[in-house]
Amino acid sequence: MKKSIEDLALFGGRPSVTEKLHVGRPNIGTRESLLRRINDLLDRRWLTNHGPFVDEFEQHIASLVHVKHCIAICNGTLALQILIRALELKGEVIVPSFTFVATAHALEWQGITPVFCDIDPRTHNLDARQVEDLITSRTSGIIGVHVWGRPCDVNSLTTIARKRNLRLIFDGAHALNCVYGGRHVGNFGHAEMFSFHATKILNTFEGGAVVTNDDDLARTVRLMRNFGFADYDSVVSVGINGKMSEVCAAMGLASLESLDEFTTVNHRNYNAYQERLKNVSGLDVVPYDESENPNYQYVVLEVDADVTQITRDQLQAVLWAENILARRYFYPGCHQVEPYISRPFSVGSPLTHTEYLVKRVLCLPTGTTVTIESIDEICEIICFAITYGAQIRHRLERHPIL
Ligand code: T4K
Repeated sequence: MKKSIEDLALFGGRPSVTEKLHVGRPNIGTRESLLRRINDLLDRRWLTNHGPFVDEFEQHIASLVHVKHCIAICNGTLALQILIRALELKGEVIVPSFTFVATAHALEWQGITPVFCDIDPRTHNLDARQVEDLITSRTSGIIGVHVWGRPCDVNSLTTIARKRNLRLIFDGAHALNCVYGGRHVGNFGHAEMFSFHATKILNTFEGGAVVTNDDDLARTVRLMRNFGFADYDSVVSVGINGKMSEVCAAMGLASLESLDEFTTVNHRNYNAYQERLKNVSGLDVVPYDESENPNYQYVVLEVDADVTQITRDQLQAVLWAENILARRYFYPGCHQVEPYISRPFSVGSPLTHTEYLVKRVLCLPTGTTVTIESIDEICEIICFAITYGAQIRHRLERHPIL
């Protein structure tokens, strides 16, 4: 228990947590279930290229989110790139800047200019009202991102895309099993994408998928995933190696068996943070809407430094010194990093809310490795740092260590 700010590890005290607590620690389901499958695939000597586990994994994801086609890809970024190419996007595409940089890079990699649009500060998602103003004769599409698994304004974006004859896709990297208007994410726009990276609620070590109800698009994505091979030795289009391996699909299948448990633990952790921090002025644990079937894989804190005295970055420094590795996703915003920062025309509208939010947001450790006892410790440190906010800030401003 810290009594004075001298007890903080940042100022020489003992860290309150001995083993580092990470954001993004992987969820691992039943080991035996994974190992049994690894034995199977070794016995079969079928390691990649459309093996039975990839097939089975695709069917499970499609049925989980009630979508016609799931095409498993080796990671989420390549899933986006293949989708962007399959839809023949070109010129400019409107995206939020408040997202992981992969969303913007997937466009840039294909020679398409991402045009950054501001977000709605309430939802942290693309502000559909501003999207229309950014459409030019070069615009070919819109990518909405379901940040933190909270679905973006799908209805408004669909209306705009239809009216202006644009392609619409969604980056659902965070939104597996989440619901918008009674339908699962995966069913909107021309297609959507999921990430199954190690840090995601359900992981395949590395992995991703394109999901769609469009038969032709699904066929094109499947071709592109496999060098454009339509048959044994017939190549009918350009393609790449985007295949998921059998061992990754085996991990995905094992993880699927534990998905309910992962969600339950995330929900429990989220409630624990919410309960312990709800009365702290200047801190907001970003809420989820039960009707959207949230997976709670991110616990997101918004820090209002005018009220707390301590800034988000100072709070993060306090936590890191205590071995609590909170993350400031998605700092500093895509438009503030290369190559976009050197190209001011990428910023379509003033990104007022994005720039405000990237300075306030801090993701806290959660997932199946995080216990209620750890959350008690994390929240104790946070509350302590807020109580002594003015002193900590004063000390850090006089002796900057950040
Ligand atoms: N769109 C969006 C909206 C996304 O958020 C992402 C990925 C993508 C697209 C692209 O999907 P992928 O191509 O990745 O499938 C991490 C993940 O690498 C990235 O997948 C994720 N978003 C992003 C939000 O987070 P970093 O740069 O924060 O990774 P890193 O290495 O710093 O790890 C994060 C934390 O996880 C650390 O605290 C350590 C911990 N960790 C990580 C790994 C890999 C572990 O404890 N064990 C592990 O095995 O990007």
